[in-house]
Amino acid sequence: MKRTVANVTIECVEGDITDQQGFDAVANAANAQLRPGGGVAGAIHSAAGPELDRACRPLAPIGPGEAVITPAFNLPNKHVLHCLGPVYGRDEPSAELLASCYRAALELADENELESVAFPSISTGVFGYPLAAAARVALKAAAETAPRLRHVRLIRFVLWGRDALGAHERALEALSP
Ligand code: AR6
Repeated sequence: MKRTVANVTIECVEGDITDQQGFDAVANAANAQLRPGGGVAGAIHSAAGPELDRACRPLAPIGPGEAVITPAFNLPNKHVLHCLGPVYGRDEPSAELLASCYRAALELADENELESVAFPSISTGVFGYPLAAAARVALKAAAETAPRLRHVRLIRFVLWGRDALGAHERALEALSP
């Protein structure tokens, strides 16, 4: 499912964030220390190889709502945008911090003249953010940032499983026209 907002296509697909052929960048649901960890971060680091961990070290730590960029090494992309989402119930205000991750990552991609960015559903795994609420924040942040982007023309949300896909499709549909 896709929609176009200010010349930027926003789409939702079910899939694996480490398998986004042709995308200039993929986002990582990182930890503050930018170490491999589990979930998306574990999958991204194991697919990218140990050079990614070495590239991350001088950039850590980052705070909730922040994003940093590295090369993508063995992933089929040029860059990784490492985003630290809020831990639900601890990092407040959670919705603003979550929106800030997406905005910061998209702005970084744009500054680097990237055209396409794929995101996982940040904070909805280990960090415990409820899926439907996180999906609304994510899609709204993407749509609100879109008019300011000069290079990014495709934003893809890559969802792990039917429930995550459904929540994001409903949030995409609910965006005002
Ligand atoms: N592709 C796309 N989505 C995935 C994949 C994948 N390969 N694997 C899991 N998901 P999480 P967080 C979904 O826990 O909540 C790590 O240990 C998953 O179902 O990766 O931001 C880090 O080191 C969920 O919906 O990220 C941090 O410490 C979503 O991606 C911490 O977890 C995010 O799950 C970050 O927690």
